[in-house]
Amino acid sequence: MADGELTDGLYTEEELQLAARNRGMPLEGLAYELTPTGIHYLLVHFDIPLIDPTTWRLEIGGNVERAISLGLDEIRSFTPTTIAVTMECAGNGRTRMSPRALSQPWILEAIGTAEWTGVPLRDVLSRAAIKPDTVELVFTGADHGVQGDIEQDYARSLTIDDALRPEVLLAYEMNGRQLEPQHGAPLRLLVPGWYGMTSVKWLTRVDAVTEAFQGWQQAVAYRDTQTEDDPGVPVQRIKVRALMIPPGFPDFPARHRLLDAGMVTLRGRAWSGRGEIARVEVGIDGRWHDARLDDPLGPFAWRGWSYEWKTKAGTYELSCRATDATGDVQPIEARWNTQGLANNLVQTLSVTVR
Ligand SMILES: Nc1nc2c(c(=O)[nH]1)N[C@H]1C(S)=C(S)[C@@H](COP(=O)(O)O)O[C@H]1N2
Ligand SMILES: [Mo]
Repeated sequence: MADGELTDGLYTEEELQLAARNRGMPLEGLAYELTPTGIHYLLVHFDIPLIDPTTWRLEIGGNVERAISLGLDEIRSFTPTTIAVTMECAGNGRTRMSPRALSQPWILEAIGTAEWTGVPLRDVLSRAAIKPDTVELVFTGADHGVQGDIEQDYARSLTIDDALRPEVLLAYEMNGRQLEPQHGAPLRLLVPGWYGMTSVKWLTRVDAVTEAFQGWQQAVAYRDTQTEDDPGVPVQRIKVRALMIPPGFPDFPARHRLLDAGMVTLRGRAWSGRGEIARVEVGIDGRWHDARLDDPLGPFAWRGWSYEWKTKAGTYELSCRATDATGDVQPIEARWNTQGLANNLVQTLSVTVR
């Protein structure tokens, strides 16, 4: 089957191959405020490129006064910033749409929150002096492949206004350690609040351009479309979502949960790329109860929540849903789109209390 096709039946060999290459964060990982790097989710379209950091350079060119080329030491000589950022793949929730796009078959685990260290992109760009008629910056990675029948380097763009926001980083550390190869070493773009595809890994070039970028990952992929010909709208900022740490213990392999009767503290985290988390509710067999919110971790990171559940023996359906400062609340059902993007429907899980 080809990229862009829809499927509804059994999972295919292609999907299994993608799932085995790209790990999700096991949902019990929600227990950590900062996700240990080894369990942070991962998404790689092509191959993880082999890059020698001692010879690697970042080229900044295109519509600039001075094209520049910087080695890693030069990037590190700018004043660094560290921010906690929740990253989520735009395809998270894809398997909850029917028919589903033939792509990485995420259920709900394409998330993670890390502390990223790097330099604000705008500080580095000021050295190159972007010309005033620039409309976008194009970010190109070292990875190369074919997608949608087009041979390409992975590349995405941002408008100048979005790219110059102070939180946009050129990141070289994750959780206090040098970036690992799979997360974009030696340098990646990091765009807090936006779905993950924007944060280009293995960055090699930044080009100022005077017209909107038409690369495949920008003009075709990552758009909310209803048909194959629909130009649709680009998917950008992360939609509001809450997830729950699965309570109790699982059975193998179905992962149905078992727990003991009494007081149970349900916990999880909630985030949005469009504003603070204003409310989290926990659903027990369809009845909603307000959860308690923890102190925020930062403007671009998830927020912990908890709910004390006094329970007795029985089987229950648990769920959770968040509302952000814009008033956006998670839907109960997926809003279908061809690429299976931005599906922030509420999580439900079935538990048996004994
Ligand atoms: N160069 C490059 N950058 C990339 C990708 C890629 O395949 N190549 N995948 C993107 C997607 S779709 C996501 S969700 C994030 C995942 O980042 P992570 O693997 O560090 O979690 O990286 C983005 N940046
Ligand atoms: Mo992604």
